This record gives sequence, structure tokens and C-alpha cells, in this order.
Amino acid sequence: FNFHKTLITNFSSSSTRLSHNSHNFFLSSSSALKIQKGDITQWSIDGTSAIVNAANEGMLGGGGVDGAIHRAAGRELLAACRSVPEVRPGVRCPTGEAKITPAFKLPVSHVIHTVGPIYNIHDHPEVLLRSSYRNCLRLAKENNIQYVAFPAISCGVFGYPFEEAAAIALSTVKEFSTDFKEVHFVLFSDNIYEVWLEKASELL
Ligand code: AR6
Repeated sequence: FNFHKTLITNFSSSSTRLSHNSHNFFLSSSSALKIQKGDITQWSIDGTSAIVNAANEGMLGGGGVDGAIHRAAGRELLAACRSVPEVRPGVRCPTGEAKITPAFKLPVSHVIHTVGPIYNIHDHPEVLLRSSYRNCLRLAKENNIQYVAFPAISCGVFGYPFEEAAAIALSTVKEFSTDFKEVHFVLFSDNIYEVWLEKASELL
């Protein structure tokens, strides 16, 4: 009993601006998964932290969460992305991979940029989406990041069905169940938030 009490105290003492709306799940005795509605550019937490950007292969900004992150981080983020070497013309981050930059004006330590699959174009989008989440988490771990926040990668203009995306996102985070203090999903729409909560109750 005391053991659990300690954990709960520790988790509630790590404050996020959005925590009033968050649903908490345990990944392990030392790690929590939190699902909340909100704008990921506003997310902050005490500790080494990263937000994930759902970018495109060029990494020079775009619409959706990518646009919001670049606007909030400022022009230095664009310069940092531009300095990521191209692996082929116009491609800095191939689909399913991830790159890390500083976060500049954002209230976190780093931004991890990944490119999810375009659901109706890529073969085996489920393999690529899992690879996006996995590569973000690997990169976070390598950089000693303790807290990571994800948006719903590929669930906007890239057209991934929400339920399938939620199952992949949550089961992949579960693979890293002892590696982070907390992993958060910060979801913009009511609809996606509900789907994520339902899937988490099923899988965690
Ligand atoms: N905070 C959290 N989630 C957000 C925010 C925000 N501020 N803004 C939007 N979302 P999308 P994709 C949600 O389209 O499908 C860009 O142009 C949004 O509601 O941003 O991976 C890139 O440059 C949706 O649920 O990313 C690429 O070209 C989720 O974030 C392309 O879009 C992802 O939607 C990537 O498409």
C-alpha cells in the first residue's frame, strides 16, 4: 500500500499545465501514460522533456500540428531543421524515421520530428506508423529524455483511421514501459481523445 501511495504522490507532483484533464494509466511501477486533450505546443513539465512533431519528409514545416509547433518555436526551429542533412533531394526524415532538434521558444527541451505514413498511399502503413512511434521513443531514450508528449501521428491530413492508429500508438509505447517517467498523448480533437481513452482502457 505504501509503495503505491508513494508512486501516486510522485506522479501528481509533476505538474503539467494541462494535467486537470488527463487520464492516467500505469505502464509499469515506475512509469505512467497520460492522455489529455489540448494543444501540444502548450505542454510543459518539470524535467527533460520532448514533444513529438508529425512532420513531413522535407522537415521544413507544414500545416496541422507541424505548423503550430513551428509557429510556437520560432524561426530558429526552421533553421535547425534545415541543417538536418538530406538523405536524398528534399528528404531529411524518411517516413517512419525520427530526428531530434532543440525546442527553442517552446517550453520543453527538445522536439522529435517524425513522419508518419499517408494511409492511402503507403504499403503497410501499420508497419510505418509503429516505426515512427518506436523511433521517436528510441531517440528520446538515447537523449535521456524523461517525459515525452505525442500528438496523434498521421491522424490529420495523412488520413490514418483513429482506432487503428490508437492501437499502434499505445501498444508501441507499452514496449518502452520502463524507459520514461511519463509518456503523454496530447490530442487536439474530442473524437480522437475519446478513441485513445477507450483503446487505453482496453490495452493497458
Ligand atoms: N496539438 C496537438 N495536436 C494537434 C495540434 C496541436 N496544436 N494541431 C493539430 N493537431 P496533422 P499528419 C492534431 O495533419 O496527419 C502537416 O502539414 C490533428 O488534429 O498535423 O501526421 C505536416 O507538414 C491531428 O489529430 O499530421 C505533414 O505534411 C493530429 O494532430 C502532414 O501535415 C495530426 O494531424 C502530416 O500529417
